Amino acid sequence: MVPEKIEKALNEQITHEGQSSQFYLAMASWADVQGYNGIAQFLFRHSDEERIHMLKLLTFINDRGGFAIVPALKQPPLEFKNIHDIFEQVLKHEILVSTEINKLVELCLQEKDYTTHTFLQWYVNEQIEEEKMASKILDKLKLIGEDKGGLYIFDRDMGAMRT
Ligand code: OFO
Repeated sequence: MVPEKIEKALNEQITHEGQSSQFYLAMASWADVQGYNGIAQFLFRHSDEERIHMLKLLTFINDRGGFAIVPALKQPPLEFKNIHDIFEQVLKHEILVSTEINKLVELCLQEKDYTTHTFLQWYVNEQIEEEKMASKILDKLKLIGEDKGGLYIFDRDMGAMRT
């Protein structure tokens, strides 16, 4: 059985992952209408990935005798300054999510819930990858600066990049 305190915290994490999915979806839609189709494809895929993160939590809570709550949708930001702004926000967002995961891991140790602790290791590793990916993309964007040709190639490459 999942302890009540942990169930509550996991349900909060469901909200974070669902919100992440919405956030990536909003960025994808913005990039799409700006003509950055490759970046949009990357962000659409990432939005799907965040939904999978949410579903993994949902299944885990229910499988352990809890009740996973499907959260209400919150309006994500709709306007972005440019592509640099998008990926700066992505990195900031992923750092925030990592903080939430770390808090959850800490709580599991306090409550001696080693099952959930083990389950969460997948998320710990995933966050390392996501932060790394966002900061590598930002490094590339810094190199490109305002160069339109560079951005064109970057957009094309992002379309082929795996999340
Ligand atoms: Fe769920 O990994 Fe990003 O937020």
